[in-house]
Amino acid sequence: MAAERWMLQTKKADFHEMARIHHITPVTARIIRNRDIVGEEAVEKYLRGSLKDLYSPHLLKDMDLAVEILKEKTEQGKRIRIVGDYDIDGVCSTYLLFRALTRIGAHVDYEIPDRIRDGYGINESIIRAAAEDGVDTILTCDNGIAAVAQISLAKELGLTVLITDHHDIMQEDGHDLLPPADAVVNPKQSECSYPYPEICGGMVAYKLVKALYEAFSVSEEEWLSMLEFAAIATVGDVMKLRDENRIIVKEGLKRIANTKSIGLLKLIERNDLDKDQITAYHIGFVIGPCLNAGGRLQTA
Ligand SMILES: [Mn+2]
Repeated sequence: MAAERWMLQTKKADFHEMARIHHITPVTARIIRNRDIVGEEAVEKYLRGSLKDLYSPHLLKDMDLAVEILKEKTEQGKRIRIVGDYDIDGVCSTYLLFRALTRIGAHVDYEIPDRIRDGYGINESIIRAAAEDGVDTILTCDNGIAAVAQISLAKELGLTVLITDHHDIMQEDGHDLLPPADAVVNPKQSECSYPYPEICGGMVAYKLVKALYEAFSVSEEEWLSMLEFAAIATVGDVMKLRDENRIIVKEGLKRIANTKSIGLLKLIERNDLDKDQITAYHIGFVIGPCLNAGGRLQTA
C-alpha cells in the first residue's frame, strides 16, 4: 500500500490572536478558519452557539399562512393527513408533526409512502386515498416541493395542501416552479429570506411545530422536549454542521440522555449504547440506519 500523504490546508489568519480571543488552541483556530468561518461573531457562534441563536420560524416564507390554516382546520375538526417520507429525515419530520398536531387537538393521521409500491414522495394514489378517506388537508414533510402534477390533482379534488420541504426548487425560465399548494414552506425558495436555508426536512417541521405551539399557547418547554428529533434528522440527512444545524445537533446530543421517547430509548438500549455518551457518530451509523431500515425492510 502506498504511504498516505497528508496535505495541510492553510488559509491565512492570525491564529494566535484568534486563539487568544476565543480561548481555543491555535490548531482549533486554524481548523475553524479552514472551514471559512470568519469574523469574531461568527467564530463565537460556531464555538458557543446556543438555543437563543436559532432563527425564528416566522422568517420562513408562508410559515404564518400555514399556521393560520392549520389552526383553522384544527378548530373546525377537519381531518388532516401528514404525508412524509420513509428515510430518517422523513420519519422524524412525520413524528414531529404528528406529535404536535395531536398535542393541539387536531384530527390527524399520517401516511408514509411505501418505498417499493409508491416510491419517493406524494403520488396520485396517496392523494386519491386521502380524498376517499374524507381528509380535508394534506400536510407534507420532507417531500412535496416537486409534486406539481400531484398537488394540482389534490386541488382539483378540493383538498387543502400545505407543503413543508427542504429539497431544491425546480426552475422554469429563471423562476421557481412551485406546486399549486395553499402554502409552501421551504427555505430554498427564492422569495424566502430565511438566513440559513441548508436545513433538513425535520428542521423545517420542527420550526412549524414552534410556530404552531405559539399559536396554541403550548409552552416552549414542550417544543424543546422534541429537539433531539430535529438533531437526529439533521445528522441522518447529512446536513453540514454549521450555523443553526450545529446548534441543534449540539443541543440534541445533550438532550438524548434525558429523552422521554420510549422508541428512542429502546433503540439506544438494543444497540448497547450509553445514552449519556451519544455522539453524532452513533446517530449517523447506529441509530440512523435503524430508522432508515424500517422503510427498506418493510414499511417506515
Ligand atoms: Mn430530507
